[in-house]
Amino acid sequence: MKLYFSPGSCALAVHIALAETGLKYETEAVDLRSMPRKTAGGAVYADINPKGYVPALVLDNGELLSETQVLLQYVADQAPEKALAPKAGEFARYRLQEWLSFISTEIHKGFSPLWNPASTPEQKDAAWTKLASRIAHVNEVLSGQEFLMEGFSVADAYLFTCLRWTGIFQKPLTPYPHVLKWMERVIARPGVRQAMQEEGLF
Ligand SMILES: N[C@@H](CCC(=O)N[C@@H](CS)C(=O)NCC(=O)O)C(=O)O
Repeated sequence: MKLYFSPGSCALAVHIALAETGLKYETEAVDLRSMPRKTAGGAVYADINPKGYVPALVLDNGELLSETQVLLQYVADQAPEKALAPKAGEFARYRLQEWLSFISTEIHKGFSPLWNPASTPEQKDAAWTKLASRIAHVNEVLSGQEFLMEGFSVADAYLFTCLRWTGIFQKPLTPYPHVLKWMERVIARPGVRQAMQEEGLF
C-alpha cells in the first residue's frame, strides 16, 4: 500500500492507522501549494488522484482508493487482530461509522473556514463557535471513557489529527480537560509517534 499525504493534513489519520497495523506501507508527500500539485517524486498528482486532494491510497493490486473515512476502515480491516475497527456486520461497526461521519462533517470540515484565507474574521469566529460546541460534546463523552470506542480505534486517529489543528489557529483545548488527557493518551502510542515522525511533525 502507498499513501499520498501532506504533512499534518487529514492524511495523518490514515498514516497513523497504517503505522498502528504494523503492516508494510510506503508514503509519498504531495505539495498542495504547487500548481499543478506535484508529488515528492515529481509526478503530477492529478494523474494519480484526479480528485487532487489527499489522502489517497494505492492498494497492492494497483487500485486507487480515496476518502478518509473509507481509507481508515480499509486499513483497519487489513489487520483485524489490531482491533482498530469493529468487524463489519457487528453493531459496533455502525458506532465507528457514526464517529467517522461526525468527525468528517462536524470537525474536519468545520475547520474549513479557518483554513480559508478568504474567510472574514466573523466567518472564522462563527466556525470556531460551532466547532467548540462539537468539541464540548467529545469532552463530555471522554469524561467517562478512555477512547471514542472501547479501545483505540481509527476514529481516535482521525479526531486526533483534526484537533491538532487547534494549535495552528491558537485555539487552546484547555476548556476541554478530558480531550486534553485523551490527546496525551493518543500521542503516547508508538504507532502515532511513528506516523508523526515520518511526516516530520516531531
Ligand atoms: N473528502 C475528503 C477531503 C480530504 C481533504 O479535505 N483533504 C485536504 C487536506 S486535510 C486537502 O487535500 N485539501 C486540498 C484541496 O481540497 O484541494 C476526505 O474525506 O478524504
